[in-house]
Amino acid sequence: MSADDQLSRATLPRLAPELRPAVDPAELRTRIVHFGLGAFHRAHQAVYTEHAAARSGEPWGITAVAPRSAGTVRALRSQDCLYSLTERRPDGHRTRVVGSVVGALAMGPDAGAVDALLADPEVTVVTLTVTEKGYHRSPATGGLDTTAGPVAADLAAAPDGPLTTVVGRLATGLAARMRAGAPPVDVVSCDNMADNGAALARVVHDFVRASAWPDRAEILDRMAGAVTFPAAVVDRIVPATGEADRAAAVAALGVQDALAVTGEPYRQWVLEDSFAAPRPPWELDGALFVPDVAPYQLTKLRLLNGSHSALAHLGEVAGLTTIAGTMAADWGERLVRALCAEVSPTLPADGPDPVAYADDLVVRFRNPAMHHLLRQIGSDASLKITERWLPALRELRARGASTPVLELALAAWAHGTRRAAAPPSDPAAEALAACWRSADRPVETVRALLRVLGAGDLADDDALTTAVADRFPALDAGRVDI
Ligand code: CS2
Repeated sequence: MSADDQLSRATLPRLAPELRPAVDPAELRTRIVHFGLGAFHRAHQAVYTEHAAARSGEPWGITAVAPRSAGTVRALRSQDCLYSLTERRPDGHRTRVVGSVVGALAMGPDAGAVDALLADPEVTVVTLTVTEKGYHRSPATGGLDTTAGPVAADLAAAPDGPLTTVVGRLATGLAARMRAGAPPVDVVSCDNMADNGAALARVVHDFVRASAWPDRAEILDRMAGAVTFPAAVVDRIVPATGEADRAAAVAALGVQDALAVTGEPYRQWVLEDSFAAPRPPWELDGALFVPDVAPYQLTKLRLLNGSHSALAHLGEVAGLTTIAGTMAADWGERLVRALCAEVSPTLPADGPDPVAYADDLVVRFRNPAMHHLLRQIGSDASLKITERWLPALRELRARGASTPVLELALAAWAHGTRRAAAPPSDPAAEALAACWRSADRPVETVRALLRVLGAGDLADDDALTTAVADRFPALDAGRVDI
């Protein structure tokens, strides 16, 4: 492949005008640093930022940092950080190039450049999509798990040694910013966790507190006044890009695009209105700024992500592979509606209407143009279901409400933990598989699995563990009985 066949600033003029970015990337500067260079960021925050820059004329550009994948960084740089986004609608699709990413760095090899940007007064916003496991939270305390291998290694190595955790790199960079007396900065978690702003603030502060830096108390003091962590709810279904998606992008663009992404038409971003430093006017592209994101966050986590995980684990039991395929099973839509109805009494009354929300979910999940693999949603389940199912389960059981749908979902998840896949699709895969040593005593197995999740209270709920274990025989036979 020659450079002539590849998407880049040089080949951009060859594209039809409707395929070109909404902004001229040459006019943007790095004012946002983003950690996590995955498809979700490219199809969500990068799009809002591009439109905000285009509509305001302000030069908001993003330098995206890949925590691990140096390959993605190389590929992105070779395309001058341009890539295409294809919106997949039930009745067709629409492709265009996104122009808001202006730099790409690999967190390890480019650590100096990452730190320099974090201390740069021009950079006033940092965003993150590093998935739940990127936060290294202790299930027991919610704080930083300083005993986790990578965290302990980073604490010993910071500030000058090689760091592998985003929390370590971010804390180190922010500390350097505080030492340099640079202006305030907003740090926005865009991961699917309740109270994600506070969760991120906690692990970053914990890292500084546990460091050996002689000035750590002053750093924490300065951070209290100069670094805010607004909470945010992000929403767009973005399946991992497959070969067919890349081929479709080439067909639409007429040039190669190794970083093509696809997404559903729907997108939403709700942010806590507590920014201390300049930020892009994302509201120009429909983002909502609200005093408290909790009603949106809990509704999204428990209804959308909760049903996604339930569809993923039950669909796998039934031998299915995609969300749209699972929605076509005779129980798919029923599962989504039943889960939403079961969980909705736990949602704040001032949030979105749960019945209308469930109606929308059914339409979004059924979108036949989306090839969203159950395997992708089922990965890292020990961290996901802890956010999506367990808090609602606890609340409902404390009120004496019955929880048949969550029990069924939990049984399907438990069923899938029996054998750790290779490569493992969950950081706790081995510990979970080990719980099946007492497979002849299924209730014991369920208890042990819940303990691995840090849910000792639920493990001690005999009615729950028995109800979950009672579901195993039907699931063994590949049957989903709702
Ligand atoms: C999904 C989410 O992979 C998953 O676990 O549930 O990525 C989901 O598609 C997004 O949160 C939708 O906004």
